Amino acid sequence: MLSRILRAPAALAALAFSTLASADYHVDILPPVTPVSREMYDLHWGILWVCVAIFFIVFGAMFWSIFKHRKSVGAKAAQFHENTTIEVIWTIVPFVILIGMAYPATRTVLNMKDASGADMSVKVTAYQWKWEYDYQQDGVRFLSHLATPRAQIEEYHGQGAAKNDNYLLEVDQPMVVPVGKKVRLLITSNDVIHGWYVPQLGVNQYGIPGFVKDAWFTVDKAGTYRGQCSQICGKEHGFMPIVVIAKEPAEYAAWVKEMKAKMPAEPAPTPAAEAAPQGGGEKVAAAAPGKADGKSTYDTVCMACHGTGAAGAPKLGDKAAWAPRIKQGAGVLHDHALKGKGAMPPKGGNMALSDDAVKAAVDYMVSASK
Ligand code: HEC
Ligand SMILES: [Cu+2]
Repeated sequence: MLSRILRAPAALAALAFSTLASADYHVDILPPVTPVSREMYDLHWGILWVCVAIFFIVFGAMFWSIFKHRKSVGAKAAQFHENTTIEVIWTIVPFVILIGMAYPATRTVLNMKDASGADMSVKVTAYQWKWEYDYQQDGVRFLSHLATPRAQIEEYHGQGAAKNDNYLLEVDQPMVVPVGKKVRLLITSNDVIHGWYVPQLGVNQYGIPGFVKDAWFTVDKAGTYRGQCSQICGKEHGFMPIVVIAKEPAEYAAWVKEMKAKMPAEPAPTPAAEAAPQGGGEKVAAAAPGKADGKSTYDTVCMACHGTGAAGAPKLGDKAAWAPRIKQGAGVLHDHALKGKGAMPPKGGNMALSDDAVKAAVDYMVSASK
């Protein structure tokens, strides 16, 4: 009977182990893909093994002493106080162990914080509840939202729809970076504190309103890496994931080109730049909307409120409503449109618009309402 009771858990454990092993299951943190996250990974396991060794040495000594000096074999307690040799040893040994752990940990933290000499910078702005990526050198700028359908999230009426593989870890527009390049992130926030956290890249950095914090990574393996906002930033905190796709530099360049074609058109910078030969003929045509650009921005973003006069917005063409506003001067109107005024959010709520596109939209609205 007893042997059967003892054997049951062993059989269960063996069964569990074999199924787990065949499913290639192991307990670990996600595989690191940057030099810094690899250092973190090694520290994680290295220090864990130090702890395990200390555990066995301390408890081993304790249990051995308890057993060896038990009352039933007639042990007598030694009656001494203070032993300088022992005290020196048990001060020095932990000190050496701590230094041995602190030295590599500090080196890694310093390395994590050293974003100097980066190949490219991306400004990351957090919002409730989305991320904005603004590539400083490549001129690409976009918002990245959760892509998991609402029907999978809401379970008010029972089960909800079947979940995607990357449920709550998928976005409509991932951040794309080139493999092997040092990418510096300039992280800030527009509202509350958020956290840009992608474990495999070894980055977990707060985005704090009014501050710009930096972080960096160099991905050495092409792939898709996922993360989440790491701060409890509000009710949709769990719904602002981060997806970073690392591509070979040539594929990255193609992505930049494709993204640029999709971005809201900027007003042509200078007539000279517009006239400069740009290679393909169709590219010149695409880059030359010039003045018409204010109207297209108006049509796609501002019209939502200014087309109907919703929420007290001055209606396009309503001369009486616009006259006192126009008197403030173009500079003030530009400023209000960029920073928001009353019920109007900054940039009409679309932070992906460039400042120039917003100003052009204001000019268009003013000239159509005079
Ligand atoms: C969500 C609705 C909404 C959207 C979208 C919107 N606006 Fe407004 N806008 C308003 C409201 C409301 C006001 C009036 C604010 C006030 O006077 O308090 C306003 C006022 C303005 C003013 C006058 C500011 C002043 O000083 O009196 C300008 C200029 C303006 N909007 C430009 C824009 C532009 C450009 C866009 C598109 C990029 C845009 N708005 C999109 C709601 C909106
Ligand atoms: Cu957040």
